[in-house]
Amino acid sequence: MIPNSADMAGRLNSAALPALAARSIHVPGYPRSGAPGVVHLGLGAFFRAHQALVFDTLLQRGDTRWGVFGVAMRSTALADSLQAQDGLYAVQVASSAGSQWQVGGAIWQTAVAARAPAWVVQSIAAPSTRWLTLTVTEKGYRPELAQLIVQGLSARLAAGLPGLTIASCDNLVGNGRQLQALCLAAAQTVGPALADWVAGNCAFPNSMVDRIVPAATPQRLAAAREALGVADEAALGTEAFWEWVIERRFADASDADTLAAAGVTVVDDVAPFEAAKLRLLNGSHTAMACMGAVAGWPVIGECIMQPAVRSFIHGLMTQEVGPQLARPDWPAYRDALLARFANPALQHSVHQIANDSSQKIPQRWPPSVLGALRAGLPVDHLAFAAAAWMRYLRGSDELGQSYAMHDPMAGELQALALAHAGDAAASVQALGRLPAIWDEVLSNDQRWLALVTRRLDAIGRLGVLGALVKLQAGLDGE
Ligand code: CS2
Repeated sequence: MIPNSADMAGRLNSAALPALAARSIHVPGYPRSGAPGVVHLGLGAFFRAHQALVFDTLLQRGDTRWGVFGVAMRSTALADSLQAQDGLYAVQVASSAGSQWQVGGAIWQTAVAARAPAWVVQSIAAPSTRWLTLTVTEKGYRPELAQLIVQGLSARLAAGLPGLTIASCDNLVGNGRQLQALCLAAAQTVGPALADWVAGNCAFPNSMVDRIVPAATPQRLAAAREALGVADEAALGTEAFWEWVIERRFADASDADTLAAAGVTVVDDVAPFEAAKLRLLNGSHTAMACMGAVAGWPVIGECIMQPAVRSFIHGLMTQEVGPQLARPDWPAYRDALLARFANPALQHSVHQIANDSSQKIPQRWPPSVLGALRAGLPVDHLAFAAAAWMRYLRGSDELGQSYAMHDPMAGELQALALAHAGDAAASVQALGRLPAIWDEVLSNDQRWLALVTRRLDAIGRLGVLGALVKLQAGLDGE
């Protein structure tokens, strides 16, 4: 990236780095002007505080292949902010031991797919590109995404270039295989030769990524200005914990050792890690998000501070989800999660997590419900979570304050929730049997639907907190 000149005084950019280093802030100590080896689609907070910092570590170690061409799918504001900052942004990493700022330097170029699709295709087809990574959210896995990728791959084939490692880093089950299926279908529409080349030359590892990275708030940007002495429009906060577990399936097999040296876990089968993460972390998140939105607890830290919520989440993980998991250290992962949820520095908005619930729930709850029913485990907490989501869909909290819901199905879901608001059984019939969200089997499981109805009825009569207390009393044998 060509450095912005120092006349951008007051803004984070390359010229500001020496002053930041003098403040003992960790800054990139490597040249940032070469040809990027990674194209990343989805420039959101998560990527910048997770994979981009792994690539930063590799660059810091002198491996110049991990500079990133960062593509925002639609948001021009973020890409333009990063461009004005030479791709630099600060991350505040906070744990119980305190917090520290570091500046990430792996993003060397930025573009917006909606504004300059040809440039994105060109970057995928660039000779220096070895990896394509994605964080485009659950709803991003659509044929248009695959068409964009496949245009780049087609140009690689035409130019006689090698294939890529194409790593989905979204919270989906078998994310690599899902992306591979989409790309192969798109390649097939171009022709069988391209589909064969993609199948034979590109690797689509499954991967599980984990780090809690809330969307930035004005407070975080103000804290960044204070700590850095310059403004940073792309600053973020996160926790110290991070985990990236990736399947050993690379276009260049030697990448396994390279990534492992930077703290990435390379395994033959990601499934046990993925299931533990989606069902324990994300499943608990969505449950707390719905409860918090309805009860008026604005952030996850505040939810988990409520003894009734903490004990609910502990019970959900311990009695219903954990015993189904193959990840052997799940009790330790659970205990770490309870502490991570309580991190006061994160201020993770429940509404941010509740957004797109129709896309998130299928990975987070139904597999656990079905597994528990099969194994004879209880599903009372999961039923409560489902009921809390149905109450959330009405669009206003228990104090009567309305809130916005961002979800591709928001209109349809809110209309159903409001139409049956006074009748728990009718609500569950309308919202608990939607095939796009709930598994077919679950949609017809009368025992499950009856449990959800009971919980929704209790939430309606007693409020979220009252119903939680009652649930716990019931489970305690009263
Ligand atoms: C969250 C995730 O917004 C959400 O849906 O559950 O972004 C979560 O914070 C990450 O997956 C943590 O790794």
